[in-house]
Amino acid sequence: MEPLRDLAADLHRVQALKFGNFQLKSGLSSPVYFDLRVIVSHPGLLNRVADLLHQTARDAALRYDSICGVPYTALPLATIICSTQAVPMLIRRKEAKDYGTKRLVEGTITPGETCLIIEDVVTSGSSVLETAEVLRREGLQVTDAIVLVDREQGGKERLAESGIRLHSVSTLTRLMEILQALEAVGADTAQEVRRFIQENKVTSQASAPAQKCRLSYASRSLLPGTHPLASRLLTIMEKKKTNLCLSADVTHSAELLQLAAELGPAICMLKTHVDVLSDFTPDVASGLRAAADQHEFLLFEDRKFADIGNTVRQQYEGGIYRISSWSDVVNAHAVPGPGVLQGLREVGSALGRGCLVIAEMSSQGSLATGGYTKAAVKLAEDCPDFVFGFISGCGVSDKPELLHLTPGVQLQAGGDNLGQQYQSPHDVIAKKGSDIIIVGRGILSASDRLEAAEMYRAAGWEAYRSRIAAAEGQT
Ligand code: 5BU
Repeated sequence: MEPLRDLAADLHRVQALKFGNFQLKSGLSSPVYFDLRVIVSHPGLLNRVADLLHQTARDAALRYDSICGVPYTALPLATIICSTQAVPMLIRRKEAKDYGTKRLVEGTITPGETCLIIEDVVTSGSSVLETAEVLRREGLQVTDAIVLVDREQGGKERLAESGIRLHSVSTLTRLMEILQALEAVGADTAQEVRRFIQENKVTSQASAPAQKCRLSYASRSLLPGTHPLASRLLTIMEKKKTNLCLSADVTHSAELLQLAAELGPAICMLKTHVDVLSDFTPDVASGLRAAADQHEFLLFEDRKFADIGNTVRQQYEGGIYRISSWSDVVNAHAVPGPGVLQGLREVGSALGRGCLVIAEMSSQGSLATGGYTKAAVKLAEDCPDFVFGFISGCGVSDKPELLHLTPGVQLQAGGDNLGQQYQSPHDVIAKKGSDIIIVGRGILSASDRLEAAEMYRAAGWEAYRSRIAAAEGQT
């Protein structure tokens, strides 16, 4: 017990463990806060923590071929263990900087070998899971993780569901008992922390905001199953820090092209209804294409194909709009069944285009719910070489390779008098697991459209950041 007592006292002394009222990244207010990053400034403590982690692995008689620390706090700890125990180390990149080589893990990877994960603090288990997923995708076995402190908020159970045993040097409860015995904290604080642990357990159900919610856009762009167009889109989103799709529902082409040019830097995608333009010519399509290439956004003609395969094939390729020749993305209703996607794919696949399946609609009384939505998701998932996501009000598929785009978004609650219903960017991205907000009149009816677009971009991005932060441990 001695080493644990010293550990608790030292963590408290160097303020790696603090008590008070802390606003966590997720917005939750917590009476206890861990910041293990500070221990790099205390080499004696750093070594001791590394040693305790290693002892825990030894006590559990674990067998492993390499060690990987969850970035960033656990990196120096993994380094010390690997160096003193002569174990090969792997480093997981949080974001693959060099998209050319697409390396997410540095070090020599031998598929089939077992890698042990090291972490400082586990709350929901999301950070460990995300690292495990990356390692497993490289062909490595991940069966165990060692953590310094288990906050006992459901992480251990959640990791067990994914086949990972969590071994902790200490639980938060045990640390509190020691600190109380040492009179470093009062009975009230200890009681408050115990209540917080009880009340903020992450159950499997509550942690369901699918696997994809834990992954960054950049990580998802690199998944082997991600459609190349989705991968390009995710890369653009991360680079431009935007998950905003402008719904440019205007009736004159000059205004449309002006929107593309002026708002281009703020958006990842421009959605059109070319059939509402009163003056469409092929030059409009080339103008849009040029703006999209210059400002790096995708074009999405919101055509909502809904006919038999043979008809949609012609509608997509021909007519006066020749949609397939300029639009990166189109969408389709699920109502005709798989034929609609097959027809579109015949035209779009060779051109590198992609399609979104309409799984839900934002309008009041929409019939795209329940069993229909489920069937639409299945239809999309069965066509991964052409369909890369959904139009929906929330996350409808757990597959991190697929994207969710949500229309009916405004900062103001409400709707219009023709059945449109609005949700906020925060609800859509942070709470409901969608990836891209589609905003039309929220921006178009503002007196300063550029300023409004920037406001929506910032709100959408902030919601994404908070979703990732919430999934990253201290939630
Ligand atoms: P708004 O001005 O933000 O309400 O525009 C929403 C846009 O999204 C508009 O172009 C619609 O055609 C489109 N839309 C939608 O609102 N709801 C849906 O379910 C689908 C598309 Br699918």
